[in-house]
Amino acid sequence: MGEHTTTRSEIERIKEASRLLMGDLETEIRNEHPEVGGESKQLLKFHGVYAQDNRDVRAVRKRAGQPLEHIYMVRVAIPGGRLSADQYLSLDTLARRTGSQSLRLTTRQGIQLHFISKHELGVVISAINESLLTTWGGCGDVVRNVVACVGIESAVKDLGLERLANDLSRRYKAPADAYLQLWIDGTRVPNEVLGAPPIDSSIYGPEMLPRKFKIAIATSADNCVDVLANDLGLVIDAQDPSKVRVYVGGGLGRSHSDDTTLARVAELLGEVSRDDVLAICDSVIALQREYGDRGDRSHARLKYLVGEWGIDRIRAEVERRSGVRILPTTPDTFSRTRDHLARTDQGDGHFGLGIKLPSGRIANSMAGPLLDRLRDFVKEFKPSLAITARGDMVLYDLASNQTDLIIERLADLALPVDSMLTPLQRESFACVGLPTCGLALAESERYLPELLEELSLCLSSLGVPDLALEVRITGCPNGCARPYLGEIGLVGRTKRSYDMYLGDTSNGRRLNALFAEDVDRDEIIPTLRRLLSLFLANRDGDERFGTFATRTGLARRDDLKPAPRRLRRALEVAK
Ligand code: SRM
Ligand code: SF4
Repeated sequence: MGEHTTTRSEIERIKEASRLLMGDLETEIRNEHPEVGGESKQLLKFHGVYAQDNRDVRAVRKRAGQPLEHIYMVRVAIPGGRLSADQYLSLDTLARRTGSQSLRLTTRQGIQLHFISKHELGVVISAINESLLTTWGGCGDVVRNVVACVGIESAVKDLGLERLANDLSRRYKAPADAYLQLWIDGTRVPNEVLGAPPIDSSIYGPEMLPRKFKIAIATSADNCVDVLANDLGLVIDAQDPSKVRVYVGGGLGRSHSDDTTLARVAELLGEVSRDDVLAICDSVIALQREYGDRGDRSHARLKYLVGEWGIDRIRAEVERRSGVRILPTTPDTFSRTRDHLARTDQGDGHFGLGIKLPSGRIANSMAGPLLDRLRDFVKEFKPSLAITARGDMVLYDLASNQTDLIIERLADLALPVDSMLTPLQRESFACVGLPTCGLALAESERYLPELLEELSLCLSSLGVPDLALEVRITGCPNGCARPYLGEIGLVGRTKRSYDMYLGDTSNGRRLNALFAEDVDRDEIIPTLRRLLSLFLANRDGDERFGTFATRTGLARRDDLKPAPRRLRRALEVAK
């Protein structure tokens, strides 16, 4: 337990008493009630399930004296975001039969199904496991889905990111007895599929970790995964893959009401040889298990321990535990952060193509039959699939003419591919937010299309329709779409307002800066228009807006800020 901890949080007690994450789930998931109790809600997370309610009808139902509409979100953890055509098709089938009839690719390369009812959970989870995917460890105080760059070129594949992601993922699965007992017919899906070790050889004790723990793998040439937003970041040297740089203590979650919570990029621990990576990861996780704060969950991530101890003490402790000497080195500069949407020659006779999805959502909607179309491609061409850390989908191992056919067949959907995308469409994304996320303060995924349309019009009217620009929106400060690492970050504050962040994050190496708090939704475009006009008049060569914002200190320019929403409302009332 952390040396600074006095009392353990209630969730620690629940985990400890749960008999390795079983608790009362056996009875709770089988009874006739649509909801589960508070303790089961916490335990379900480890099984990859969030108990939620439909927030679109919450207030109306409350007013009418009706119970909440209880729904569940099921999260599939997919190491490195790679899945086969057959696995995708089985998720597609589930999406059609249950819940919201959509799939949602996540910003950590996972896939979520929303609006699942309690009685559907068993069918959904066992079907996912039968397709040799799993929800185990999708959520909860364990190592979460291990993310990795989705480069599909032979040269990137040879760096072995996918294999490392799989190794780490299996190594850090929690003992799965409860999971297997609750959801899986062991004769059809053996334990080896999960690869979860028994408790006596597991890195976790009965209380698991103090908090979620995130690992990402990038290469020195491409930081598409925002590796420094993770508790543990591994960067494989693209020139010499036997070298791995290790970073610790990244994390973005913060709270509007608690200034002691903060977003932080991971710090460089040093360089180790590839052979020593597992020993280093074990030691960092063990350190967090023992010293992470089990009293206060808002300060329980590794980033707070790194802040408190300092990187030198962390390094000394990791070296002592692992017996590995960590070599000093210089931080990566990352030459780029690719979106992986371009048509790509894999160099092995095959080709890949990225499909930009609206914040990772795959549904048949007013915008077009995207769910159907993707299913048809996957059925016909049997590609391999990779999910990017922006929630887009890369289809690969295709023949050259197949990428052309896909481009052709997507043309009628409001879903441009590759060169037809504007940079703004290409780069922007939002977190899930309303109506499912219980923590959302403002709209995010549902607001992004409208915002992008308005911003595109604004860019056209300024004479720069193809300006490279990135917007990341979240419905609250937890940062699920990593808004503090975007060129423009909008972070939900109230139903109608967002905090606005700006800056050059240097390929994910540093955070952007807070420009204005509590900006009314109606003020976002006029404010951006002012900023962009100034930028276009004073831009240095072809520099990006974010670079200009950082270079000229835009975040400090009070004259460019809109009045905070609360002040505007007070002035309106006073009129
Ligand atoms: Fe997240 C909580 C969705 C990536 C930081 N996140 C949530 C929950 C589960 C809300 C809840 O606790 O009740 C959201 C469910 C919404 C829904 O209805 O689906 C949620 N997070 C997501 C996803 C689906 C966003 C998306 O649009 O894709 C991402 C799922 C990833 C996955 O497959 O595992 C997702 N979340 C992230 C990221 C980005 C990343 O990891 O690269 C972050 C910022 C990095 C970090 O962890 O610091 C992130 N989510 C959080 C936090 C803040 C954690 C903290 O340390 O303070 C919370 C709240 C919490 O844990 O208490 C949270
Ligand atoms: Fe929910 Fe906030 Fe995460 Fe968005 S950033 S999904 S609103 S927790």
